[in-house]
Amino acid sequence: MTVEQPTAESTEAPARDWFQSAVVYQVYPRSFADSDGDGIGDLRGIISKLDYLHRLGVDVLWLSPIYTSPQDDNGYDIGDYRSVDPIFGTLADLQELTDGLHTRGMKLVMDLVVSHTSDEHPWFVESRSSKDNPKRDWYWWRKPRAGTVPGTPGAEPNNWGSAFSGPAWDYDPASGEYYLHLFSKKQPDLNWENPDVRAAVYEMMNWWLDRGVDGFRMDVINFISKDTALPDGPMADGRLYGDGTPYYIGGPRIHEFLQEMHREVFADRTGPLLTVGEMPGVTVEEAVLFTDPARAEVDMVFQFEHVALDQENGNKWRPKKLKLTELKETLGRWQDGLAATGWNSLYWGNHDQARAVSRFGDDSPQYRELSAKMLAGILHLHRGTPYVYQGEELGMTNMSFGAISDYRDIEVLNHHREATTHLGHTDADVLAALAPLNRDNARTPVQWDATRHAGFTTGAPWIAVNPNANHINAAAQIDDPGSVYNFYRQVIELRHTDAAVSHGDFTMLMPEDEHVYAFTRSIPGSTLLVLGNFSGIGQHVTLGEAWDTAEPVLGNYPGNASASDQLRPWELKVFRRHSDG
Ligand code: TEU
Repeated sequence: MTVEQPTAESTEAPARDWFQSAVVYQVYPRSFADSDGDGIGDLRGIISKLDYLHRLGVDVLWLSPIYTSPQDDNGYDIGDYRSVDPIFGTLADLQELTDGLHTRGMKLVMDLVVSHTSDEHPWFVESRSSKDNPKRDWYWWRKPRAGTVPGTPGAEPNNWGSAFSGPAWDYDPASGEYYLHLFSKKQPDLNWENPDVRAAVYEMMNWWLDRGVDGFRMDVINFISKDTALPDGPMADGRLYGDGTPYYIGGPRIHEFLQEMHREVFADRTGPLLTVGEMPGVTVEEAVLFTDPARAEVDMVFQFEHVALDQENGNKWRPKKLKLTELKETLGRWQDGLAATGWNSLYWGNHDQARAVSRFGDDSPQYRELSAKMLAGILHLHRGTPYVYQGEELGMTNMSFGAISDYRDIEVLNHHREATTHLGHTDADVLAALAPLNRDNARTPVQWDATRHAGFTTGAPWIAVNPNANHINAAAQIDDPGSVYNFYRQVIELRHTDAAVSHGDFTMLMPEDEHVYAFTRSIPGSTLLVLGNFSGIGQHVTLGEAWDTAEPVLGNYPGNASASDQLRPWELKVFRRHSDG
């Protein structure tokens, strides 16, 4: 295949906000590092690894929830927003972590979960206490469907299903009404139509910013505006409940709410802040509106199109083979869509997604390291802010869980129960369907060394450590210049030093090729060519004479990337060409 030559009309690298040459590292605290031997990661464990993160070169730490919580959804069910749960430590520990990051020139972004609270949050306890409680309207309470017997199947106010199986409504016999929960029944949805709810959230956000945090990752923030009629959603095959997403994703007031949040929380702040909105179902057209700086909503969004390509109809329990051409079409469309206005976030994984090297690469002994590095180069050299999920920099893989008792995730456990009791599936069938994309794949403890429990804890880990920690671990990689860890250091350094990476124009090449991912990044005078082989088969690529004198910049095979027209299995090659404009 021939690599088309990019046109030369690149624009001046525009002055952009600080986060456009930054890299974010996500810590899922429960699985990162345990300092007190209770088998659960904690803040002091993170503090002990700050030099590891600083050496990696990341600029921002996104910290998944550490607030007081019943831990029904591992902290995404918050019982007190202005607190640290004792399993993770204290507010003083969090301040020490914040200060430790700042003294290293790094920043802290907190996870903001305000589309719902825990059912044990005082707000909900009050709201639930009686129909005339002043906080009753802080949540979504509705009467049973007319003509039904309250508390029986079908009596829910509408047919929406929960993301964690079952209906999205739970019956409260004391009041004879139902409350809405798009996730677990211990995660009641806040009613953002109520201005008192919004004011309380903004006050809490300001409290955190006043303590020195540098921004927020906003959990399902495009769910906060809903169609207040709460109509039934369409039924889909194999589903027991209706799909409510058309009525709760990106509702009519979403931009109003985010602009109000910006005015009340961020507008008068001077320090460099970062806001990223997690937005399941968001389109690139909507993302232009959400991330247009002139609209003052959020800096960037997490979109989900590329992590739905390996599922039948977006059903993660019906996995299918990913097509590279579809991945390139999706990511290329997002690059083009946000080229002029707004900004992309870039990620392969997080605490909700399977491990990148197992999902998008090849985690076999022969190709795990090569494909992990290739994936890093491809992602980090796109235009946008890259996110590294804990352990991704080590090439950590999915976990092989045995029985359902090995799992911890509520999403998995609820699905297994529903599928085996209501859908007639066998235990073995459900376990097979769960394996590739379950969230616990990414939640096994970070593998620090080859000692017991991978150096994660001196106690009994809350979830099993991956046995491959005996050879996949930080201790084995830190000082190995050829390790995945040190390859991540190189690509992160490129973003810090090469304006073509942080600001250059993106041009997809070879869009129809089923094995090679190829693109250029250009600024006046300099163009990078990035080539990645997403297969275990050698590929032929004709670079064209314009690249004959190009300088090799990066490669994942020993020795520099050759200028040959071959891409070896899972090979990444990056070249730089200096042009006069
Ligand atoms: O996840 C929201 C989200 O992306 C879900 O649609 C996702 O698909 C979910 O994990 C089911 O697969 C956020 C958090 O990242 C996730 O950990 C929480 O469980 C969820 O919101 C509720 O707070």
